[in-house]
Amino acid sequence: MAAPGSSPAFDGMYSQLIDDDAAEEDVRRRPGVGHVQPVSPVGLTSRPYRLATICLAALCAILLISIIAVSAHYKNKPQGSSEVAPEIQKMTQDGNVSSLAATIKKLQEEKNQLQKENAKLLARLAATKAPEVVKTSPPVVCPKDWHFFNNSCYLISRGSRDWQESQSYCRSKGAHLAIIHTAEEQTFLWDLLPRGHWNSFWFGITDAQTEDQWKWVDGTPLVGGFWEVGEPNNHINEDCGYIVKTNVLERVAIRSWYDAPCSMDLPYICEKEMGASTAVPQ
Ligand SMILES: [Ca+2]
Ligand SMILES: [Ca+2]
Repeated sequence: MAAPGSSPAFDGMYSQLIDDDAAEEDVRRRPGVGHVQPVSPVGLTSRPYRLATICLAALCAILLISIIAVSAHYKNKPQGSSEVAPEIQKMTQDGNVSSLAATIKKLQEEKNQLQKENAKLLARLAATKAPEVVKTSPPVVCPKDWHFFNNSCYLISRGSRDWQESQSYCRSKGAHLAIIHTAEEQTFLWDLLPRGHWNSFWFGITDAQTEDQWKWVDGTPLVGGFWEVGEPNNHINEDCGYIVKTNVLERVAIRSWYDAPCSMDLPYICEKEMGASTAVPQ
């Protein structure tokens, strides 16, 4: 019988449950069975649980559908997040690149600094090493009675000759009449000369080729010179130069040149050029 106010579907399900109960009761009272079978606790409570089972199955289906829907949703979501990921990755990569570049720059600076320090240390090490033996030319040894000055050896003759013979003698010794370019050289020779009444010494200058155009014995023209005041004056056809060193102390080296006739016999000064080497004092 239908419950008052119930729906036909519910009435049908309810009638089925009643019929099932009746059938079960009928089986338990059937004479062939012999005695009433004890009803298991499950059997006594199975009907309400059937309904609960159905409801639970429905809930499971709903839950399953929900899970599927949620899974599908999250399955699609990474696609959206994948649009953001490259930017994040790019930002991360940019940050890494910048950090790496800064590290490389710092290392490069440290390398440069170390190289500078290395160069300084090498320089200090080289300075502390024993100086290497410098290969030099054999020292200059001037011949006996010759005097060394600035890579040349000079001879103050004891005998006298005219200017041309004096030059010839010097050349026979591998030398020439002295060519005097500097005040230091002039002073050096001056100091070698003995004082006397009118001590005079030929040196290597002449204007015999062209008057008043003085040239050295090597053909180079004279520039300047250490002439006495008023000299050269070509007083009596004077074409050769000589140095005078008298007893008058006021006379000085840088004003001691005169011109005189080349035929006069005078002592002379030879110069032998020895090259750039170290002299050995005699
Ligand atoms: Ca002259
Ligand atoms: Ca003169």
